Amino acid sequence: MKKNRSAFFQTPAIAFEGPKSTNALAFRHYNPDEVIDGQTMADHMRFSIAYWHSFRGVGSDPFGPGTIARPWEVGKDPVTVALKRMDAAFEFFTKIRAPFWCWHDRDIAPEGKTLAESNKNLDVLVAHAKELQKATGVKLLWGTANLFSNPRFMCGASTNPDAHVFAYAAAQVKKALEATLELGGENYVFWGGREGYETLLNTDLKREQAHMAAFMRMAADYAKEIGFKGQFLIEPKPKEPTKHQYDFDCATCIAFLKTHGLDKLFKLNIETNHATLAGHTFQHEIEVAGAAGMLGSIDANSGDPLLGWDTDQFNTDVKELTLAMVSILKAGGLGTGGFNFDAKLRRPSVDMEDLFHAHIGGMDAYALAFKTARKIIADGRMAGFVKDRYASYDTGFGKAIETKKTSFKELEKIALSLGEPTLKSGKQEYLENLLNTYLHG
Ligand code: XLS
Ligand code: NI
Ligand code: NI
Repeated sequence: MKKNRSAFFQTPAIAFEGPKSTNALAFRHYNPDEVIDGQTMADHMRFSIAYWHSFRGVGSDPFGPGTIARPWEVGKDPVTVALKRMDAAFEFFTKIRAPFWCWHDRDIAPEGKTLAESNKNLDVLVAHAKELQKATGVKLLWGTANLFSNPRFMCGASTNPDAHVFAYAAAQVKKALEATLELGGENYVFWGGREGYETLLNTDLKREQAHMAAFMRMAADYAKEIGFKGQFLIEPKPKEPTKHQYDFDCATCIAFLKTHGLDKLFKLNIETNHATLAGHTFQHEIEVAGAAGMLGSIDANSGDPLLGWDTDQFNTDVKELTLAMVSILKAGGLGTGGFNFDAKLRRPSVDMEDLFHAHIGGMDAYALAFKTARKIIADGRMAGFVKDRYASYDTGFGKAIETKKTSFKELEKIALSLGEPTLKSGKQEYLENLLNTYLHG
């Protein structure tokens, strides 16, 4: 950071003080410098701050305007304000000890009157971000393009019935890819904001999905052309803003990518709140992606069990996160991905300090979950139970089933000779109790 830059936040840098600390502005479980298995916790967790929520969110909802005012949001020229906002953001990233950040193009730079002007604004802010990244060591986890806020995208971007809008979206992603490359982004995300529909009365579903695939193919081609080597990610979400989103859940995305021959180019960015909106658990989505070798990154947040929309809350549910972590570790980790806090403060959380409490809570919960998951895996009883449950497939005709060396005719003979299978308990209650012993002793 430039010398003598004034600080926007009064809160000092957050330190690790251990589980016994009563300081609400300290980490109790996340010690970024702690080395586990030859890697620091900072490297294990790869926490990232979402620019849109933490630096563009103002607390507005459909019933009222923003409640959150920040001291840097003053001035007439939107680019000057954007530069100041970015200074504040990097101060926060540094103080909260997050090694990464994520953005949409329009979060960091204001949209101009024309596409050319928007591109120019983005250039100014990307140059500033590059300088701030260099000064602080904070890195870009991923970039993305906002293809859903502007009214031009009301009927979708790559799935818009108007090819003119498709072209506009293509130009925007082209530029966002260049910006991501310029900032050394490790991934690039596609979240199909309005890639879906409200009614089939006006929609050609098959054509729209083919257009979406063509768009992704062109994005991958352009990334290759400019030398962007980051991982492409799709972020599934079942609904909101549209009623039917094409990227419903992990299974839908995997099928879409395979159908269009794009599966080798993409992995999945799984968001907790999107998983629950699709009627799944967070862990289920991770397992589905992991099973396909397509687990990419996590948008770390939580929904509210009583609300049916994307509330984007900070997740402090250690049990849910521990189960998720077991599946992430089982899948071999996130690779170039990370845990991005795609989460926002509640509308009445108007203090600057609330931004710290929110992220400390999320980071501590994930760090604790990571450590507990490692204990569960090292202990081996959980995985051992599952392994034993499938032991009949390890030898004999079970193995023949897995290795495709048997047939219905052969299996009929076996079934006739073996008689009725014995009932074997699934032991769910025992396993739930066992899980609690890891969580609470
Ligand atoms: C919205 C999505 C969005 C993506 C990035 O629900 O979570 O924030 O993460 O476009
Ligand atoms: Ni998200
Ligand atoms: Ni979301």
